[in-house]
Amino acid sequence: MPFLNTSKLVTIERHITEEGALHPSATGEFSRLLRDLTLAIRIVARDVRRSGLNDVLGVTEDVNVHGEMVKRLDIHANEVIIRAMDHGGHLCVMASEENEDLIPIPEPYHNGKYVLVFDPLDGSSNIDVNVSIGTIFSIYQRLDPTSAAPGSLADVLQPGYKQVAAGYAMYGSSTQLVYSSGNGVDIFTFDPTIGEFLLTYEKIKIPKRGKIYSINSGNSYKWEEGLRNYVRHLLSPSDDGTRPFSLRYVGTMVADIHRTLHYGGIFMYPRDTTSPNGKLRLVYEVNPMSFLVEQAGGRATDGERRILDLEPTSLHQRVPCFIGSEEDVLEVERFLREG
Ligand code: P6P
Repeated sequence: MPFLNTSKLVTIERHITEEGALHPSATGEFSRLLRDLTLAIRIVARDVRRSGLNDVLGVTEDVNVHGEMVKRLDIHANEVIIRAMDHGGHLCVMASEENEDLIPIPEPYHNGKYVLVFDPLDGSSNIDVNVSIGTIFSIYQRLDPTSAAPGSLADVLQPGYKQVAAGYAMYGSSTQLVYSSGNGVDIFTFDPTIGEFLLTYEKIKIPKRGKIYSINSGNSYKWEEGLRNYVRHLLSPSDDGTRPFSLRYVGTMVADIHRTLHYGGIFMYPRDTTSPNGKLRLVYEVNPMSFLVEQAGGRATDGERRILDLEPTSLHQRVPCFIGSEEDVLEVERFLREG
């Protein structure tokens, strides 16, 4: 699987503008929203990279070498995104994994026609061991695009199929931005020497079937029988060589989904006897990832229902998820039905 599948030199700004031209009703407002978001991501990427140096730079407890209070990186990332996005006039409301309640657009800024939901730093428990982490986001149109009133909870709790765009940034060996506005999935890699995200992979397509499964096996004693039977099936060698699967689990959803997009296979965070709805959040983790994987030709369900069809009922609700290659997700659904 090549890292690069395009030789065109296209920045993300130009790509967004060109994609915007595909939507005659686009006013350029959406492009400006994404420009502001990529600025926030660049800042978060810089600070994530520096975080590894904090110990070297002499951060003692909560105060850094400049005498500034050092915040947890996920709280810092949350503040960076909010400050970059709250005054552009594109959004009427935001919601974040870090905020219990909705994030209103402050006076005197204009309430725009879009909604932004995000997980500012997914996998933050992996920061201290330099494992890839990321930012996940979804963008919706508000329910009444003509309104100038503050956005409401109803504007945020929309089913995932109404996303106008979704994506994630992965802060790994390089910073990559994976993004779709409904016209396939494109990958941009940040080039710090020129300060631009450059298109490095166009219209990625997830293989119809993979050979990797991704799940926290430490919870297997709590899984339902159908899931245990599925994993046993994956681990039993087959005559055609399609099995056994390998297990790969980073513990950062962004990294596990990124690998699944490229190599295929299945990422699972199922329900179990102690977590009846699994762990991952529907609104700002599972919906955006499901949108991307479907745009890449894959499948995403809760084991039975299409994730993007689910009607959210609360901001931080959790949902079981099976996301990845279409044939692999269909197969686990069969095992779950059979019990
Ligand atoms: P567990 C990270 O904390 C996270 O929210 C996701 O990024 C990741 O997929 C999951 O939790 C890992 O959870 O229970 O396997 O450690």
